[in-house]
Amino acid sequence: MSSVRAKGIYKSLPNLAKSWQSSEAGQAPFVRGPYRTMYQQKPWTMRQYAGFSSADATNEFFKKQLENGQTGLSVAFDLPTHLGLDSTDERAQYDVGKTGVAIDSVEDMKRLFDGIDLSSVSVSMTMNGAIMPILACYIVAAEEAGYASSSLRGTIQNDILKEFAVRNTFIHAPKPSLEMSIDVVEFSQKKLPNFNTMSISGYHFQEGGATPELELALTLAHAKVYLLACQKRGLDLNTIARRLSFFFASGMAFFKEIAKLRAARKLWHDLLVELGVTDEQALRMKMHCQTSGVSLNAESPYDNLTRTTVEAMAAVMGGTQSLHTNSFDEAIALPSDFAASLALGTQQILQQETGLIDVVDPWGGSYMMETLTSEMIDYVNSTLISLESGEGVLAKVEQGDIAFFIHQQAMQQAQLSKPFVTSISDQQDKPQVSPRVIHSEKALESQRLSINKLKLVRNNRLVNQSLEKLKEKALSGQNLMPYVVAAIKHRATVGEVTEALCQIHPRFFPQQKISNELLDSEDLKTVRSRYQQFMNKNGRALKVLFTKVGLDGHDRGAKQVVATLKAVGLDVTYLPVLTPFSEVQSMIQNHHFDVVGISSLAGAHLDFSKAVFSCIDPVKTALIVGGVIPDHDFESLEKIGIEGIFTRHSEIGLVVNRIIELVEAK
Ligand code: 2CP
Repeated sequence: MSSVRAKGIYKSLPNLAKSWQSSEAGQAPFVRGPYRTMYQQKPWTMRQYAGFSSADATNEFFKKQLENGQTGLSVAFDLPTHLGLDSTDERAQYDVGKTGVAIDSVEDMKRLFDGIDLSSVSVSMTMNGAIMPILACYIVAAEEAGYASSSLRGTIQNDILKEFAVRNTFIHAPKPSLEMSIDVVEFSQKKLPNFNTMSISGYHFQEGGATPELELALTLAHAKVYLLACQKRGLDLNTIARRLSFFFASGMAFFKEIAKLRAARKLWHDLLVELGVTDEQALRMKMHCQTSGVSLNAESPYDNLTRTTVEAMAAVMGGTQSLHTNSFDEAIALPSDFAASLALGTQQILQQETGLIDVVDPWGGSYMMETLTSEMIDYVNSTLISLESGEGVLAKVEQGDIAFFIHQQAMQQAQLSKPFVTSISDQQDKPQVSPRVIHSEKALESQRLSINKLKLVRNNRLVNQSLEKLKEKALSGQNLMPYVVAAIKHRATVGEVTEALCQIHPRFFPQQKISNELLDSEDLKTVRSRYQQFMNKNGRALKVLFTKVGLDGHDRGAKQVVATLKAVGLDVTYLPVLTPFSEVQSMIQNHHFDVVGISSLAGAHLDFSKAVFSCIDPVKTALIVGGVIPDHDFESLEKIGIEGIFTRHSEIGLVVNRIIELVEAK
């Protein structure tokens, strides 16, 4: 990506002789768009991702958004559901309903879609870990509401590979997980012919620290692993690829994001042709885009409206089929109704007032854009070669190399990132934001009641038989979806199905690789010399326990802090995502730490702060917390006894300084 990015201005004429540069939209290799008429015939789907605590609350919100003009649904599940834990599971206790809707059984799924016409609205479900029981709940709920499976339209994310690199909502090890994802593809191809069976995702790579071009390379590397796994099963890619779709981020690198989507379609086309696909429908890449979460600033939230608008325009100019625009308060907590309406309104304005939908591939023919697209293609092709080298992509997923690569990128991005523009910086004029508050105790109580009720009325003998059958089939390597559907029909819970699968394919805890490079900044040099003074005076290293508590898988910030603390010289123990709380407790009880740090981005910071605080001796150990922490929680955290509160935008040097200060004060 040299010329344009380095100089800022395009100087020399591009080589427009490449054949794809004269192709039309709707024509292979689809650089200019998957359809000839694009938005003139059908504007992109306005598909806002949402889920709030209970199925009833989310159902109400969905209905309201549809009335307001939203054209597709997209379900956000809570973390216990992602990890196949029933709400009543002890491991789930602080995360129920926090970042999405809790679905424990088919009964919850029925309430989620009650009164919504599933044959006319397409439904996207972001689910990867507990993919099989959740899809089964959807199928059974729809069937029991009178919809034939063949009439259901939508998408299931079902992209487990990226979970091992970013996001971390996997359950089993990569290989069995991959097989289960292919089970879903194979089963859905017959049972849900109008459902997109995968939404192969790059979004989370960019959120995790990748550049747009690396996001694309990694997404296609994973896509190829899925294609080869399908081929190995004997599935015909001409049919399968028709229902594979993609999901990309749209960040602030405006031109590059447009080029990325154009390049993506050509690269997907070429990859499929290389694998022998000839079906034209299969060769068209279709995609959903979401504006960037990391580009949002908690300090001046109204500015986020502008950022999201620019990012949405890039996605539309790049030819996306479906779009989510983030709400301006999302850097603070879950969006309020007000912010969610403005986010949908942004799309409606772009669609109805600007004329954007009248032009197909508006940047086509621009020297700058064609060059960027071409450079993007070259970059991805060469990166794919290095990703596939050695033992290949799947081995790199298994060994945590892709996760490590993203972590390294995030460290570099931290150094390159520009400061945010802050239009309203005056404290007095600072916009008042009232993000949504989730009452998780209420959510937990209501889930508990429904699970109890379900277990009272169901036929336990049939449930147990169906779970036994599932385990037997899991050992034999057969497609498991029919057996999961049968268990769910008998009212097995999502947790019970997952537990049965875990008896054959146990839960996976990957090895964590943390960078040991020290970011090169003046701030950190100062901090390092301060720490050196501390060491000289006290004759020992400072001991810190840093932990990702709960089920939240967003560990970009946590790993950055841990890497920096280590590089500065502190003695750091890191308990990564998915560490059971009992392990955190026993680590604290059996070792001395000067400081315990907890990172939470999923709204559970208050609960976990209380729980961890009760395990430490505050005279000897200080507790600090970081992550997505709304202003209105600062006071409560201080009351608990938290001695340092850091947000996503806190300078890392500041964190280290505070740690030293706290220890010196004790
Ligand atoms: C559309 N169609 C057309 C045209 N436009 N036909 C002819 N000419 C045109 N110009 C047809 C399509 O072929 C399709 O028909 C139908 O209209 C619907 O259009 P679509 O383009 O397929 O739109 P869609 O139904 O909205 O589907 C879009 C996607 C789908 C991208 C294919 O996979 C999707 O909706 N993905 C959303 C994923 C998502 O929401 N993810 C949430 C991530 P046929 O159906 O007959 O082919 S949340 C992420 C968070 C951050 C997380 O992961 O944690």
